[in-house]
Amino acid sequence: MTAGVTRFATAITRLPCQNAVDGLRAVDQGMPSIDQMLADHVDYRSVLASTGADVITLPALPAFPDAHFVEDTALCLPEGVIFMSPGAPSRAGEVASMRADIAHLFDETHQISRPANIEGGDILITGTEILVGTSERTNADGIAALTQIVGEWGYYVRTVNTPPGVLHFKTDCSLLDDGVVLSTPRLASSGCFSAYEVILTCEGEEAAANAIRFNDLVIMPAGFPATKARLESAGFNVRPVNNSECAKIDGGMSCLSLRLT
Ligand code: CIR
Repeated sequence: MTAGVTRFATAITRLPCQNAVDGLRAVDQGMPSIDQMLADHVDYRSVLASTGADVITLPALPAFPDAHFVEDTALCLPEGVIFMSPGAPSRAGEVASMRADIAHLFDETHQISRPANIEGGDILITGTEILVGTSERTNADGIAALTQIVGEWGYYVRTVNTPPGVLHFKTDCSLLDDGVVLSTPRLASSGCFSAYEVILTCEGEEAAANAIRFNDLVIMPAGFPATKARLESAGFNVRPVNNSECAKIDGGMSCLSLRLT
């Protein structure tokens, strides 16, 4: 692994299908508007593209309401792609389509299978290690399978805990820069980022934690002005994207793309 901020050449996204409004959610926060969700997806893709990256938009998968949350189905590394084994039964079938759509882009492909479960939302890649949070969606077998595959490529995997009641590890954190993370206070207090510089989300703005560093930008959900100001005063170039509709089905900025160097 090399130090420094990763430059991404490509982002892979998938159009939300009309029944994306039926996506999984922990709490009922009202019915999402598909029209707003589609408009937000256009904005998200254009912000990714504004960095000079190639943005691939895969077709919607009407049989899978959560399929536009592509991050959960695959982990892309320069050495190859690892297809995940989603812990949510309704999402398991998304992986075959993703494999058909993107396997050809990689030299090596691997597949993690049940009873091992792992979703990309629980995986944070930093310049020195791969952190994987155990969660309702990611179990010890899933982490062991990932560890074996990426170990062959020289990566070190560290198991951490996703806070109780939080969907994914990255629901509560993002990598901002080499050695710098954005985290909610509840996650940072676990000590998992003791080797990192941590920028905390501001009070009441925990949902801002699921951002992405994509080339020169930090893409974050709109509506969190205090955390945005905190990131800007730390020198980051922040681009907010409206996420009101995906937020109702527990989705954020990271889950909407796979990012490739
Ligand atoms: C789910 O519950 O699986 C979807 N409704 C949301 C997935 C969000 N994924 C992510 O943050 N990586």
